Amino acid sequence: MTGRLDALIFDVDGTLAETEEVHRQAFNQAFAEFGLPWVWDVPLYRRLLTVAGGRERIRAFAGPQGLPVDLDILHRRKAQIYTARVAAGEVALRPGVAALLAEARAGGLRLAIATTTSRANVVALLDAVGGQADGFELLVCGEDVAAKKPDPAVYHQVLERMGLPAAACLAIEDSPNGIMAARAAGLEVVATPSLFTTGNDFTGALAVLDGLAGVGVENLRTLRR
Ligand code: XBP
Ligand code: MG
Repeated sequence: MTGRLDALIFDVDGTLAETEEVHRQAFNQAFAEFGLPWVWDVPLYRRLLTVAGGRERIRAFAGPQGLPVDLDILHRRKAQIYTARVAAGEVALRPGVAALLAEARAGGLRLAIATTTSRANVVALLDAVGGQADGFELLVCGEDVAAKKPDPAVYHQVLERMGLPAAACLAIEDSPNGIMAARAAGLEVVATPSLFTTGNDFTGALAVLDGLAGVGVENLRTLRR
């Protein structure tokens, strides 16, 4: 493994910020508005998060009996609820993320996002945290790929559009799906388990960190050597 590190590629939900509790509540509010007798409590949502993608998660939960409402309309309403709460300032970057991004920018490291969530959700978060998350030259989101994590498509697209080899990049993820996606794209990946993923199997990660507080670029370079 060379010591070359040109870019950091960040996952969003659970990695940049602890967003999943607001996602969970947004799902539940949308279900209630549509008269669906579903409530995803925390233990259930932890299990459902093994399915990447909110649409796919709803469809998997609904099961063979299917959905009594239009899935696209339901998921769009959920996204409206979620983005409104993010815009209201309910979600902050995880500890250490803003400082790492600032150091990366100052040091000329390139930054990109590789996420399963919807683009509108990412933009809402970046807008809400303002300059703390400046510098992402590329966002590849759920809508941009045919297959979501653990499929590597989102990471392949980031590498291709950045014109970088996997060996020059490091991914940062919070979930087994994300780690599998990054590894399948040939990327080394650092795991920072989140509230909803702690205790999962992070096999394949270069390192499993409690979070990014106090983690600098040099720490990541050292991990990569
Ligand atoms: C996490 C996901 C997303 C969110 C919900 O994405 O799997 O589905 O849980 O957002 P990542 P949507 O960790 O890759 O950022 O409802 O927009 O899918
Ligand atoms: Mg995640």
